[in-house]
Amino acid sequence: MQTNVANQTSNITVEDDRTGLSIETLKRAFADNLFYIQGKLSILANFTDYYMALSYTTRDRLLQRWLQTLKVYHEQDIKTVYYLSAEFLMGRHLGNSLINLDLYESIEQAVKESGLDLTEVLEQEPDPGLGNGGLGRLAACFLDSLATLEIPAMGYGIRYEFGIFNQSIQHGWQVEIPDKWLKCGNPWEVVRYESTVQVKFGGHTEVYNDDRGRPHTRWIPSFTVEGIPHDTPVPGYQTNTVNTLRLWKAEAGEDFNFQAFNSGDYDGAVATKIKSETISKVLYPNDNTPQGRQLRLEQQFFFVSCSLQDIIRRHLKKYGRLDNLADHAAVQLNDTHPAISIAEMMRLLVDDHQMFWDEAWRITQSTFAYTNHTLMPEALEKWGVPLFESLLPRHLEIIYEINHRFLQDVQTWFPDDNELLLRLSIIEEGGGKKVRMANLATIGSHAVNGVAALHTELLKQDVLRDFYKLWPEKFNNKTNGVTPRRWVLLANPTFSELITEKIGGSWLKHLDELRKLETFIDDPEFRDRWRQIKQANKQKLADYILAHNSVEVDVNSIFDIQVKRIHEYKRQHLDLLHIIGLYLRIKQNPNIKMTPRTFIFGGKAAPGYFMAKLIIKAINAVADVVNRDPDVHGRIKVVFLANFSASLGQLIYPAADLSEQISTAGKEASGTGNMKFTMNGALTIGTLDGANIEIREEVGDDNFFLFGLTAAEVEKMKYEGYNPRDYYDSNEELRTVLDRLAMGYFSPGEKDLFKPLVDSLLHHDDYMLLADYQAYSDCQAKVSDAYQDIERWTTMSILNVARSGKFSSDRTIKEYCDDIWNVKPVKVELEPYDPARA
Ligand code: OAK
Repeated sequence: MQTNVANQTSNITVEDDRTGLSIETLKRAFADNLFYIQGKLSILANFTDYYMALSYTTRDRLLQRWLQTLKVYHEQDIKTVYYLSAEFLMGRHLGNSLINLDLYESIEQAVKESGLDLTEVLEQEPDPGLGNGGLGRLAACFLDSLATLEIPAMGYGIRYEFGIFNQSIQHGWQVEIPDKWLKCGNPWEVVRYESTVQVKFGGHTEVYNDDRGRPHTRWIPSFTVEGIPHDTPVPGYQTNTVNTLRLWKAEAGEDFNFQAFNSGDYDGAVATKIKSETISKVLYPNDNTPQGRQLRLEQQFFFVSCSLQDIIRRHLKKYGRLDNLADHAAVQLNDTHPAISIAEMMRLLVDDHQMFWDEAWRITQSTFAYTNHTLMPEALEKWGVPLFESLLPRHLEIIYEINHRFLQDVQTWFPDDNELLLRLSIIEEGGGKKVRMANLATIGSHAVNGVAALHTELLKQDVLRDFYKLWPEKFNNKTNGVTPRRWVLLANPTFSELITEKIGGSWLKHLDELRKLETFIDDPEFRDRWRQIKQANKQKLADYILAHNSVEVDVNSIFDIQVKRIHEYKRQHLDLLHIIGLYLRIKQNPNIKMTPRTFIFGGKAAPGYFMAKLIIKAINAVADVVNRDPDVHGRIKVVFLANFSASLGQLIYPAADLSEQISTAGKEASGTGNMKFTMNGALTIGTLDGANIEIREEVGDDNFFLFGLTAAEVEKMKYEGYNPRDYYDSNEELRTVLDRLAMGYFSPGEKDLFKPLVDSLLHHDDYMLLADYQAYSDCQAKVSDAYQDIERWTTMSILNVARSGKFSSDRTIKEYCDDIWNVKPVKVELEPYDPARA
């Protein structure tokens, strides 16, 4: 940006080093930041220094837009979306900021002229892993879309000091290593000490009379923690809007330190400090399974209380009243992790702001909406009443009051149905009372949604069916999406270039425009380039595999990939049974013809999830045998990539030929990896589960490899008595595969290592692998045939991409805006930056 420095006499126009976009200015700013921010001479600088200097150079260019966005939001009468999530898996910031600011090429050039390679600098950034998987990454895609669509929005969460653990593989087993992502500092955050809030815990409640003799309740806590906001800018793609992700860090309350220090109790002061800071110390590494630990509830309440106080404070400052809160704030609960919000909002309104219950309840219900992200019954969060009572005594009272009023209503609507009351109650009776967070979230929200069509249907018919009967109008579907900016443009630049060359660049904001690619489907030059790009992406991944796993893979083989959290319902072990089946076929008939395949896995297991860890070990054990066996002649290779993350995903999705989406039907709420693969030209082998169903609907039955039981069939079989043993007895290949695994064929010296896995399949098989094995294996044979016909495969790949427009998170966010939040875009116009005036 050109700035006219107000120098009347000389009239010199200079470009500001913090805003200028010319190559020369960027180079100067980079060098300047290296010297003044990193404190390094360029001859002594390392790659971390370069990364830091470049990040500050980029952040400077974000700040003008960010502050202008805040100004516009402050001045105008707007409604804001608040996305409350215990997880935000943002992925690396630098590359994404460059893309969204349209700065990528200039910076690449500036860095090159400074003697460096941009991709190498980008690789220095620690991947901020403040999430486990799908739910956390969805939150990040949503923030990108909200900013791109110019919606006033703010993400609220926890600034974990340690994110998701780093996974290393040792002797085939997962080993967890702490993720010290803040070790070298974080150039993307701005600490806002002035907006610190106090969060209470424990203690008791008491009733008192106000000046006019009216009774109120107050909460006398046993300790208080401070929440310090750490703000990260979230730029939209090619807009001036830069929204904020506000993450809370827990610190000891001032007066605790003060009191303890004053009385000479240094140990006590330190203990308090440690206890407080523990709250935001580490992300719980569980995906789709809750951990009923006190610290987890403390984390949830901590970030919820900080965020709601922050929202109310800002609202009061602007409007001076709270009765219109729901006109200006829409708060989305990302699963039940922030569901304590319902009680905290009631407490803030009724106790702290002395509002009448009924009005507070109206405001709460119209402000909140709840998204459910899992159907797994064991994943529904419940907290023991005694824990609740000791940590949040006032909230328990409020929950009892909400429940009492709600159940009274139910009784008038459905008299004498005691069973119904028991099912709807927020409190689960028997075997130790528990607070059901999904019931609290559903009752306290005006909208409840699932994340794919099937998932929403199953919520209505199953998990939340009684609530659906009460309030059918509350329920709606919002099929997930992913941002094409990170998952196509940033991850797959050459592919994006080809698309833009053919159909122009507006597909990145209007993903439906990818349909236009269908007009080039018969163009041989286009098809050739399509294949060449895939091949080059496969080569990049092959290089990575060689460097990290010391395995050489054939880039002409099918890259058959399953990357996601390791979970029995996702059935990585079904993939593995098929691989063992192929291997045994080779052993039995060494000359057998087979389309060469490279099976690639990646994903973390929850540290306490024994079976998931055993699956990782089994994949690596099979890899060891298969990859070393000369009889295989490179027809199949198996690779487990350690430490799957957003940034590794950016390397993997563009290199895939085949995307494995093979969960038991009815178990995967949506899936979002399936969408990333599709957009990058992979074909899917999948079940009728989650968003797979909608992907197949979009791309066409002929362009999707479908297999397996439907959700209804799964339920029916279970109801009628499923016996996995029948499949073992009647299917020779399957029997041999399981026997080999159970007998120690892949675990020499540890004969029984995989027995628990096989036993679980033979005796329970909760996820119906054996029932689906043959269908899966047959479908894989069709995949192999299809890949032989390279022209057919290319056509299918092009059609998958061309028809993937629905799965942009922009589409999802527009639906949330229209159907749930009732919010409108707000344009941010840039004012010329004038340092003299700022
Ligand atoms: C994590 C913790 C508790 C409950 C759900 C999750 C979770 O990650 N669920 C996943 O959410 C994704 C985003 O909606 C979906 O795509 C996945 O299917 C679902 O497993």
